Amino acid sequence: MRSTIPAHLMKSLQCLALMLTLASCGEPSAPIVKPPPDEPPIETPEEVPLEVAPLEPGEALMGGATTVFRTDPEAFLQPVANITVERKSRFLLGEANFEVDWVSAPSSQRDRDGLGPLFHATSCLACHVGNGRGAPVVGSAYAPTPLLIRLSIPGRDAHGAPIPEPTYGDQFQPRAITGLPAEGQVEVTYESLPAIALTGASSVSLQSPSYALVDLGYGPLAPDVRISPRIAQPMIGLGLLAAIPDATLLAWADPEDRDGDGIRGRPNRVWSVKQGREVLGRFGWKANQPDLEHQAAGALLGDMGLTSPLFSQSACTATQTHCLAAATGGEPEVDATNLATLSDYSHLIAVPARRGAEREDVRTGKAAFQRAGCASCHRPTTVTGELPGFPELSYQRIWPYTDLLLHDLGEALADGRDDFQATGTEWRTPPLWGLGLTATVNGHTHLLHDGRARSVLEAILWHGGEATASREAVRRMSPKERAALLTFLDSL
Ligand code: HEC
Ligand code: HEC
Ligand SMILES: [Ca+2]
Ligand SMILES: [Ca+2]
Ligand SMILES: [Ca+2]
Repeated sequence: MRSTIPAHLMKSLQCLALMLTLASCGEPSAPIVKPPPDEPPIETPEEVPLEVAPLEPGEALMGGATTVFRTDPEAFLQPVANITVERKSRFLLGEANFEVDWVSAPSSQRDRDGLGPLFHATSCLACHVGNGRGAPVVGSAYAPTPLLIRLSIPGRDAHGAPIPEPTYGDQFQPRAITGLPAEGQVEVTYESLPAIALTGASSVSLQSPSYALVDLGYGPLAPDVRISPRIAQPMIGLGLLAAIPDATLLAWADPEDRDGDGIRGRPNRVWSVKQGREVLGRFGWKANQPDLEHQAAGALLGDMGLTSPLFSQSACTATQTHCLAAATGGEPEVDATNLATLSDYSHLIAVPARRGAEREDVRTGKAAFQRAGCASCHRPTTVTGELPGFPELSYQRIWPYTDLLLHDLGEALADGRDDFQATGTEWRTPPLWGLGLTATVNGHTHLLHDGRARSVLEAILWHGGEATASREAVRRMSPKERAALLTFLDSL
């Protein structure tokens, strides 16, 4: 019986994950090893009675008083339940800005023009479909809209930010307005990895993606370019995450692993343009954004080519001269009011309640979640502090299943690209609320930062680094306990 994924298999996982046609795998040249035969199944241990965790007060109301009761495809499109009529009109204004398609300038729609010249999508909703998670590649070599590629070269600027690739900038835009070449396309190919054995004679074969940037419109990329593919994240409960006090995150952090449980966790520290200082990072797959206004302004610029009061310079690089010369839709293209409504909207999207939290099989899975150490990173519950301007979100007991901290999840998941203080192997623990509604809202069950996992079980099996012990615990669970764990996760 083996207790871990063999080292040479991890090595090939790691190379596959990093492999690009632009830059070869950065590891010292690995000896060519014949892939091992699929692992033999692990024998089923004797049945032991499983622990059933008690239901905690408020556990099913994941967003506290903001929680909505929806289980349909529009479950992620609702305003927080405790919103006032007056505030709801702000939510609706923001929703309109989130959903509207922008057009290129000049246009008769003066308040909707300025798209591009280089862009990725024409609306926020195009990527954040149903406010849920982006769909992965299906039956096409080219990446779908919700997958974006961050670019940089090694090093950090004066504010600790990644250094943009000199020609293509910090993001790869696959579309452009008429008359201008796009930056190129993203080709994704998947390779099936040798099966991983689980207790009970079953096994799972993960699919490992490789990314190539092709049809380049502006010449070659820098030879030392780093790329980070990222899929659009769900939009629910973000204001509640914004309302968790910094002090809570700092109390959860354990960068030196002083308590010796193998879990480190540290906050990212990023530059706030608005405040002109370094603050804790919270949003994005690497906690690379300080707050929701920054995230919205960053998306307007990087994803749609729209300037705003926060980012007033176009996203064209110095060498993209036609891009720089193109017409703009105003200075800035999105005014302070519209940016504010987008930020308010992003704060006020509700989290749906859990389904079946009280059921015995779900509570058996809850105990398994705790036993496997998942809760050390996916922290079940906390209380929000005061978030100025958002009385709805302040002082709520919430159940987000995240610590918002960065963790090393191992080489197989690494993008090899630093993002402020996050290293190439670190990712922010994603919240798990709403997980069980992914299929209903988005029609797929793909997970992780680039959507590579096809199911929750695959997502767990990709965990490495600090989460290796958790992954191994799940591999070795009895089929009954593992099924209960998955049932619990589906109830979130
Ligand atoms: C091209 C697809 C795309 C478009 C268009 C887009 N997003 Fe995103 N969004 C993403 C991706 C990918 C991420 C993760 C980014 C990262 O990790 O750096 C993200 C992350 C976010 C987050 C952070 C979520 C979290 O859990 O931390 C928010 C908020 C957000 N987007 C809001 C918006 C808004 C507002 C707009 C429109 C102005 C928008 N997005 C347009 C793809 C998109
Ligand atoms: C060391 C911290 C850590 C531990 C322990 C851990 N996770 Fe995670 N988890 C993460 C991080 C970080 C990611 C994001 C990785 C990525 O996207 O590449 C993640 C991703 C996930 C996802 C996908 C979420 C999404 O939005 O795509 C699921 C599901 C998940 N974890 C469940 C679990 C379960 C179940 C356990 C216990 C068996 C567990 N995790 C243990 C840190 C952890
Ligand atoms: Ca523009
Ligand atoms: Ca670019
Ligand atoms: Ca620790």
